[in-house]
Amino acid sequence: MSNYHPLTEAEAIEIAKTIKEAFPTGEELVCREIGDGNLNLVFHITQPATGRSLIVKQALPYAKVVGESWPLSLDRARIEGEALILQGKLAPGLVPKVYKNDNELALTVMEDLSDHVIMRRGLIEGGRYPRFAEHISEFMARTLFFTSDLGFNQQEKKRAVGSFINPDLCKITEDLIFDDPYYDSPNNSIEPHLRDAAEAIWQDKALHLEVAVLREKFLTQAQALLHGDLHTGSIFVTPESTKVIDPEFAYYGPIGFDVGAVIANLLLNFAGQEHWSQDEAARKDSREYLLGTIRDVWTLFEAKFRALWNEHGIDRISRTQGYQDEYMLRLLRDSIGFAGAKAVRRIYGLSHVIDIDNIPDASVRNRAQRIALSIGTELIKTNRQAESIEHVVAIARRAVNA
Ligand code: SR1
Ligand code: MG
Repeated sequence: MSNYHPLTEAEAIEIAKTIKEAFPTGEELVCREIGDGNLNLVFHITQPATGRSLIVKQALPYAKVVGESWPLSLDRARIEGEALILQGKLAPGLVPKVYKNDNELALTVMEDLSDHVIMRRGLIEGGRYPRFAEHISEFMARTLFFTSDLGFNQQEKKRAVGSFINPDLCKITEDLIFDDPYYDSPNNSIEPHLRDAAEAIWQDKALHLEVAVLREKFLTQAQALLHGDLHTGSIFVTPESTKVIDPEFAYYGPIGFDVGAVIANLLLNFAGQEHWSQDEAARKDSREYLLGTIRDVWTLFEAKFRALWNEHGIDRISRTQGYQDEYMLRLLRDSIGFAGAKAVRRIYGLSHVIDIDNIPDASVRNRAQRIALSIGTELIKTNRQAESIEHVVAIARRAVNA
């Protein structure tokens, strides 16, 4: 019989005591449950006498954000733990250190990153992260290339696809990103002032066609092992350091879904600058910083992915003249389309973002929401015509100048 049960703080301390690497001495430990995400318990455990600390993250058998009526498999904790360990090997220094996984209790014990800030919060507070593009492009290029058929033994990859099958978490994405925003779903959470914009999207058949194409890619294209939820709430930063957390949505899917998540969340903050910047000059400056970061993320990702391919590509036929260019253009277009879908869902779907929702003045919030929707829908509709990352920059600029 399974020993699974949600931990008490006292039980989390008992588990933490066994991690001698983190707590080599026996002084008292203190625990606080700090989980504010949608799905899990997160215990922050500290040793006041030494200043040492760690995190125990435990999956709940349901989606915390909705309640017990939405059951979720605990296997996602195994997937998260295995993905973190693999990402740590492929992209050293860019994920937290894992001390222990316990699949039965559905938990991972890992490094505490309290000296970093969650990037979404940092951006809202006006933070600048000059090394972020370099780090996140490195993380994505290495984790995605070395788990794809370009850089990983193709028979072993098929076995890996099997062990990262993640149906419950994929279903959340399939519904919340690729379905609910496009009809009057009970899952949506629509502010009254935004109803007309949502209704226009429900009528837009050209948009739905592109969403259907993106959804098909998400459902069927096992290109590489994705992080699967790579928004700015899954990234800890300081000006010098970047750490990617929370890969519980990991599965083999289309590479552009991860790249698009990063782009989308920078764009959501771009829209939120309606409020977060104090005046026009500061707003322009913040927005240029965000657009420059988007440009750098894509440009560095592309250069690194191509370099890995040229150096480590495992098969002969993938070196065929022109194939790499064709593949990278598809990746760019997918990233743009997925970025659009990820922006739209955060405005009136089930789960929003504080870059927008924490704007106190309803009319300013309304403006920011409409900017995000305009950028998102335009990215979705035009992704298959994009030729460079400047496509995104131009759409974002147009949305704020309209
Ligand atoms: C029910 S979970 C809602 C959202 O939170 C996660 O971070 C994913 O983005 C998911 O779609
Ligand atoms: Mg998460």
